[in-house]
Amino acid sequence: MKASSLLPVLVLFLAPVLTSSGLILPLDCSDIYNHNTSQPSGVYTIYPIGATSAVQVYCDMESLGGRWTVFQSRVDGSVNFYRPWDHYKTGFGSAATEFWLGLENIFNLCLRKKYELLVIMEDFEGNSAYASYSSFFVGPEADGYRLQVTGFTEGDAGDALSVHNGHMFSTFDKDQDGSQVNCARLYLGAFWYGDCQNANPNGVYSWGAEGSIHGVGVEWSDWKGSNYSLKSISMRIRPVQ
Ligand SMILES: [Ca+2]
Repeated sequence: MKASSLLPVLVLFLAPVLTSSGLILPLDCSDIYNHNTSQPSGVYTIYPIGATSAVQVYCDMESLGGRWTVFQSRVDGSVNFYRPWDHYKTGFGSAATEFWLGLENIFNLCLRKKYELLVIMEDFEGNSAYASYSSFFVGPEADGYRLQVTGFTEGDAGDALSVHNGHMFSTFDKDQDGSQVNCARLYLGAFWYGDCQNANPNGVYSWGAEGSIHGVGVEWSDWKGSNYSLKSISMRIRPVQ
């Protein structure tokens, strides 16, 4: 195939998403903010994969300058996160509470823009902490939705994600981790497990210090250790300016 014959496909793919009325559909929360900078934080509809891909997400318009699209959140244990591959691929939960945007949506966002990452968390004693990374990218399904996260810049939560950099995503029914064991089954979650994890944000919601089964909680080990399940944690991205 000649390179010139690919051009119309590429132009179509990279063009802004247009509705029949000519409005540009927002790809992410940054597009919503840029359209109207007085928009408050809340649940909005975005279109990560085009006009038929509407999905509701929580937009954080305040933290560290706002414009964040929340792709993962745990707040109260109301949603079961121990789920198979197809659930993590397409997404589940409720944007206002506990939520997973879906790997295919996240991958498509990363195709269109360069993103940075902010992880915000709380314990049950009233403390909060965060970790930020200057670069966040998730690859295609054919490469296991591999994570590239680099540039830990600041944050009192510490860097629990760097050991996950370069790993594919794994669920209990799809072991693509960097370990001889099945990390998703061992730690009752789903994540970019390596050998296996320092962070388990999709683990079992279990209300604070709980060491009966090592590391299965909603964990960020560099802040609260491996046997403390956080009150809340969320992962959010925005385009690098
Ligand atoms: Ca394995």
